[in-house]
Amino acid sequence: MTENKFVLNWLDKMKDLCKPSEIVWIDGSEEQLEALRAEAVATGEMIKLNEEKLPGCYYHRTAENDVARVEDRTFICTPTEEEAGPINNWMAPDEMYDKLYKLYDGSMQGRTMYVIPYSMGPVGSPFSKIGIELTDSIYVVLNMAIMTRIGNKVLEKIEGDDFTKCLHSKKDVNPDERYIVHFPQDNTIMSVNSAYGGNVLLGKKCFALRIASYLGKQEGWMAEHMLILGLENPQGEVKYIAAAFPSACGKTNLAMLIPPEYLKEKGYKVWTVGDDIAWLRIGADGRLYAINPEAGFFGVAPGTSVKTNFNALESTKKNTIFTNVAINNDDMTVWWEGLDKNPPENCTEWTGKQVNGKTYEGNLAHPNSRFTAPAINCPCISPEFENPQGVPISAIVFGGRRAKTAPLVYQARDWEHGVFVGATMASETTAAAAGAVGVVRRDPMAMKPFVGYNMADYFGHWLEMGEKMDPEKAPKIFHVNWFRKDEEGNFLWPGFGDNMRVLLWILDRCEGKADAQDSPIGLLPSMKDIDVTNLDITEEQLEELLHVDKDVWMEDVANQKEYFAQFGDRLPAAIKKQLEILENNLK
Ligand code: GTP
Ligand code: SPV
Ligand code: MN
Repeated sequence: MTENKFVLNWLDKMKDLCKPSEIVWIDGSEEQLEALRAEAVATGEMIKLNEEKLPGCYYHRTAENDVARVEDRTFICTPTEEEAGPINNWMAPDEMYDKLYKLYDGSMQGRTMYVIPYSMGPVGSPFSKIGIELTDSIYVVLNMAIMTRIGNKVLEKIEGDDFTKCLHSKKDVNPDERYIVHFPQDNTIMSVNSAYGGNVLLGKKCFALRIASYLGKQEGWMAEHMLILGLENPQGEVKYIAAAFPSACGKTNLAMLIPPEYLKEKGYKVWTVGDDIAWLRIGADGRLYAINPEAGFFGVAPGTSVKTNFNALESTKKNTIFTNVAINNDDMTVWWEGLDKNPPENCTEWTGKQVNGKTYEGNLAHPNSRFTAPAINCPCISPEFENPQGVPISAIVFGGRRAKTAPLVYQARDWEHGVFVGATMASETTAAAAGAVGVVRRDPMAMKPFVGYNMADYFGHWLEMGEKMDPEKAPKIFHVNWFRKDEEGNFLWPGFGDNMRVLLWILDRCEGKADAQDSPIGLLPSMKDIDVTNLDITEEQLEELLHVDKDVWMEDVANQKEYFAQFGDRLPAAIKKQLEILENNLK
């Protein structure tokens, strides 16, 4: 398969450890993948869906205790605890290797070990990075085949030991011995006792965010939890926006947005470059360029409908894997909350239980059920999707779920202030990670669960990246909140396609075409600056959406101070300075 000694030596070692009965190299051919699909169906690991309605689509159900990322079992094992920082779980590398080697010992007995060479980013792009994932799960192989570029074409590109070593064993999916571990200095990821998404598709969060953020810090680039979209105006010009929202806070939806009818008629259109991860580098011209390192979407199913996200739904019509949604037994199609108002009567809910969808209690699909769909299925996939140089970013947008506090949109005064706006992000937790849902927590740059080193140094890296860019050409930074609620708990903003109205103000600001007024927290639009043509929204509602309540903000500042205190002297002075400015502005 390969003569690369680094690859072969590591593989030998892992084989001796896990003791699989067989090793299979994934070459990337359709024949091999088709044979694996057939095998997974034969063993019950996957279920074939209706070939006419959902050609090439499969269903997979995970263990009930294994339905989301497990942040409390995710570790960054740097030589010292300070390098991992106060918000990551840490253990000394030697101690962790000892623990893990015991868990992996014989973990693949009687199973096949699949070797998946994969590229994050277009094969051969100067932005791209290569990994090899060893796994005992066909589900992982088939997902990686959608989410990344895989096979011999990638293996050929490996030079020396320049690849990320990824070992995954589902073992016996025991939650008490589940570990998702990163050794940034060894370019190594080890995942055991899970078979779910972000815990096991190691190219995604583990490599493309945690390891890549560490590499980016060393090498002068950035790995971010961001969508990338291109917004085309009626003149046919396309400007690119990168946006960081925490898990299940609307990246996939914004990336595939369909503008309101009257804007569509004028000629506005959104192109999707990526929906979850962006790798950003400064180009020779001093601008910031982004690629999407992934090749597919691992998207949240619930809430996805013809009305909310037509393009995502279209993307799932063929060659897609559905995880933990509900099945309509009558025609072997899929269903989830929010798809439509007709839950199947003859239904298999996500746990495998047979129920009548009309009379069920709770959810038929798990709130974090997902689809794995090839990006090329997306009707609005950007022509620049495969561009090895990436796309130039005009605006960076931060956002999250805040029922109060954050207004619909505001702009940072400059890069440094923008970094502070990102660093003070907070959002209500969602079903994307195990644990309580709906609790506000600080989630800087939407990277709390994904930063592969000390968060204080990560803030420093953002500040340094700004210094390296031409200030005229650096992206302008904004903050949005689609999730503000009224006193009764209803969303004040319609969201989804109507978010286009906010993007237009953002791009107009980038081009110096729109007004803004200074406020204690940053630059705010006036009510007249947000186009509400054909929108069913009262003046009071819009006023409320743009309102900055000083008392609520003072409470947030107190919380920010407490949060930043944990970083001690490591916190960059610029962040402290910005916090003082905000506090003084509010007084
Ligand atoms: P990850 O894949 O977990 O990183 O999530 P994501 O940021 O891509 O989230 P996604 O776009 O899948 O949205 C998650 C949930 O938020 C879905 O149930 C959506 O229906 C809902 N959502 C997305 N955009 C909006 C919006 O503008 N308004 C409201 N109210 N809900 C939204
Ligand atoms: C997220 O939780 O942010 C995801 C899904 O995108 S997972 O890949 O499971 O992490
Ligand atoms: Mn995500």
